[in-house]
Amino acid sequence: MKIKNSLILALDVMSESEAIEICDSIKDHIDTIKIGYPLALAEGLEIINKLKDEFGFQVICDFKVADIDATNSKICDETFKAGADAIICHGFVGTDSVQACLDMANKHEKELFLLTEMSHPGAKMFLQKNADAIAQMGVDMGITNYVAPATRLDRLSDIRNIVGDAYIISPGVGKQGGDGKKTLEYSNAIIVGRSIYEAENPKIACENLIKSLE
Ligand code: OMP
Repeated sequence: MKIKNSLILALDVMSESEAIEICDSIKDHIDTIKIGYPLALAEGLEIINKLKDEFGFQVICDFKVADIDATNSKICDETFKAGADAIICHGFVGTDSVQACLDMANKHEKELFLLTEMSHPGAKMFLQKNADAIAQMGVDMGITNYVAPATRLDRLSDIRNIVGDAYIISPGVGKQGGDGKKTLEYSNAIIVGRSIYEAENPKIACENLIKSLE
């Protein structure tokens, strides 16, 4: 996936009108947005194609898919049918569940991102202990896209070492404390939400962020 300015907007707003207003202001700087449960639950999956049609964005659906294989297949199928270019799944559920997501992504000729370690403090409780093994599982399965944290660069670096030259996108820059420029020493793109969409002027916030990455 090629991502303009190595910057993905996490569009966790709660209405179509807010989403459109923000997208309109940042559309010159960003070509890839991530939609998660907040916006999809508020406005339905139709929001994916609405934003793609209006702005020409690539859309990553962050549904952190984490169920048994049969259910994962259905979730991914519906998401890709709704227009998603990529979907994020959890790895802790194991090979069979992740394989179901990968098979569905391949069937639709779309992308799968495997979430390894998460960016929040709670990830240290359970997920961190297994994150290297999750990343290794992804490599063994031939997965080429990963999500890994901007909030712990040592862990991001460990995960980079495991996945080699695979594509990594990293959340946690800005509000969660991560530094964009340092993160891009290991990652291919950063995911930023609140620092852009909660800013008084999202366009200027976006421009300042992009400048800080140089
Ligand atoms: P901000 O903290 O507002 O910049 O948003 C970060 C975005 O990345 C949100 O949409 C989170 O749901 C998402 N995210 C994380 O913050 N941490 C993770 O470990 C994984 C994700 C994700 O999968 O995108």
